[in-house]
Amino acid sequence: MEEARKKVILSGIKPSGNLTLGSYLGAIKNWVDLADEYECYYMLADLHAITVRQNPAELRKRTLSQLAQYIACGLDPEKNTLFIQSHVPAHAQLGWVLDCYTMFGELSRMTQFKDKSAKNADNINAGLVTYPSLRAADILLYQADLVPVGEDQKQHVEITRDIAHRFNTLYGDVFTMPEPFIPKTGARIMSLQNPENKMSKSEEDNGGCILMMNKPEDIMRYFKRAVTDSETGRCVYYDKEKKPGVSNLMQIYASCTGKSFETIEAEFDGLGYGAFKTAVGEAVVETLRPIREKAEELLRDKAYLESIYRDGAARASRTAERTLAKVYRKVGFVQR
Ligand code: ATP
Ligand code: LTN
Repeated sequence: MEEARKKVILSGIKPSGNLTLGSYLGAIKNWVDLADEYECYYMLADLHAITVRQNPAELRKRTLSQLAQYIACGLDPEKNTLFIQSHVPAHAQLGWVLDCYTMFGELSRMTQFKDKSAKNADNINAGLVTYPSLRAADILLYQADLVPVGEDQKQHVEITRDIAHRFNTLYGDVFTMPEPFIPKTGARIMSLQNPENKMSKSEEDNGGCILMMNKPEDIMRYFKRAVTDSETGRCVYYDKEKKPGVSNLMQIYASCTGKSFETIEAEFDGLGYGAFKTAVGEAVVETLRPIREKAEELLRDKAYLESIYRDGAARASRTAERTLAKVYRKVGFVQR
């Protein structure tokens, strides 16, 4: 009997900066458990990274380091297809076709375009505008059912659905309609220095952001300096509005240890913020230590990493090319 088709998942992260504790707890950690139930594709979105100018040597190094970190986080390359986006030309090829089925008006309304063009006023290139069609191509090439993304990226899946719907209406059922997949434990990790803002790689220098590859002494230093509040009694309890700093630290501690907020409140009852911050720092150190050590070991074995991304690209291409061929046929290109 033929096995039922497993649902397909696709996601990715741009190698435009170093992976952070936020990208781990908010994204990658949740991906690890999906491998048995779903057919999973995770890419290193290097085509997307160059919408913002990159140093070529660093981009190359970070892409390999990110691959090593994906594996070190527990993404088994046997069970997941891990690949570098630029190794599968079908992304750029379908991206162009979908550009022609995406309206300028819908692109100009994307919040990420508005944010990024405000931050890069000297380089508002066409890629920054059209990248939602490339993102749609990323997803639609694999006929993905689910796209794990943070709350902030739901708009991208919506525009993908609009593009897919437009295409399917013209040509029949070519693309599977993807849904955003926001994990139940989809913790949004905030900056340690500005807990109103998301922890992001742009805050690498001020101690607001923990990188996956940070050394334990740096992690401890950043946590000891983390912003809390000046409430008398210095109580550890969860209240996102009134106590954003403490609540964020509780969220991080909960994600790293699996403890509930009630257990954490009881554990630190009567103890000051100092003891709490040290405990959170230690929990993060112990969560990241094996990942960093494993990633460092993998990075010393370039031949192994090469075998993984080559195999990943071959597997991803097989699926992607099937979809691309169908699209080319539907729009009326002559078969080669
Ligand atoms: P972009 O910069 O265009 O948002 P990216 O690929 O660089 O794209 P990141 O911001 O690095 O994306 O995020 C990668 C993934 O990790 C996304 O799914 C995002 O929702 C999640 N993520 C990143 N930072 C955090 C955070 N602080 N808390 C929770 N999830 C996060
Ligand atoms: N989050 C990133 C990476 C990305 C992505 C995707 C995520 C590129 N294509 C498709 C999920 C699905 C971004 O927005 N550039």
